[in-house]
Amino acid sequence: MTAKRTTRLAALVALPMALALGTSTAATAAGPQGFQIDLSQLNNSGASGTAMLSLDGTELTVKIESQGLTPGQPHAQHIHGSTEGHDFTCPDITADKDGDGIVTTSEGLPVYGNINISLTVDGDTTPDSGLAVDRMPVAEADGTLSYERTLTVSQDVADHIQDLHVVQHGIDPNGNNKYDFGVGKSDLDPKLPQEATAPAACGLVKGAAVGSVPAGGVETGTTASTSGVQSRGMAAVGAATLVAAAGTIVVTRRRRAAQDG
Ligand SMILES: [Cu+2]
Repeated sequence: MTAKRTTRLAALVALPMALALGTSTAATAAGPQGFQIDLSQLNNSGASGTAMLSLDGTELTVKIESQGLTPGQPHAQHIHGSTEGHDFTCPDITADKDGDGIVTTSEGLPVYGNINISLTVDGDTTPDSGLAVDRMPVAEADGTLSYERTLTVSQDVADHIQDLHVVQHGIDPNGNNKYDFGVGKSDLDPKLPQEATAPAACGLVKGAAVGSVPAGGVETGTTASTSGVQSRGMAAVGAATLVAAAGTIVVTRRRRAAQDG
């Protein structure tokens, strides 16, 4: 609640600057629009960074510069959120429902929403590639990660870009520079370490939530809703992809059926 309020206040402060910079939310705005995102750590990961989203029509260029990530490991990264007016945000420790000190991906998803775009280095960028770790960027030996990609997005994404946010996954609480079972198994798949799937950093588009009309039941970030339940399905998609394609397909189909139905 406190964090949420803080986010809103920050957003209100950021609005005049955003307007001054010409980052208008108007759908008819001409020319490229730029949105800066400050990535802040989750789960005491020590990760931070900056993401720049440049939107020209439906052509979206994503640039991410992060540091403090688990070195030499792939970091699944996504644009999360809803293009349907749900007011998702970045989770804080209050999302840690089981009180184990880790906000897991499934605990965080009701707050930060479904995967909308998978920020892979090549190939597919749909939610299906949520944890296609072979196509996710790998952090350098010093824990930095640089990413840039231009992709074509849907008009819905272009219209709601300010409702979306960036999440990077993969933490290393015991500091041994690899994903292990130090904080147990992933809540999404027991074959996976929690470290590999837990979110490491998250950031909202500056000015986000100012013009959006919350329509979801997760406004407080503490109450699971229909969309939250659906989000958990998304979490399962991501984890399954990390493990094996076979599992992914089943879960993905179930989610698609739920979404399309
Ligand atoms: Cu994600």
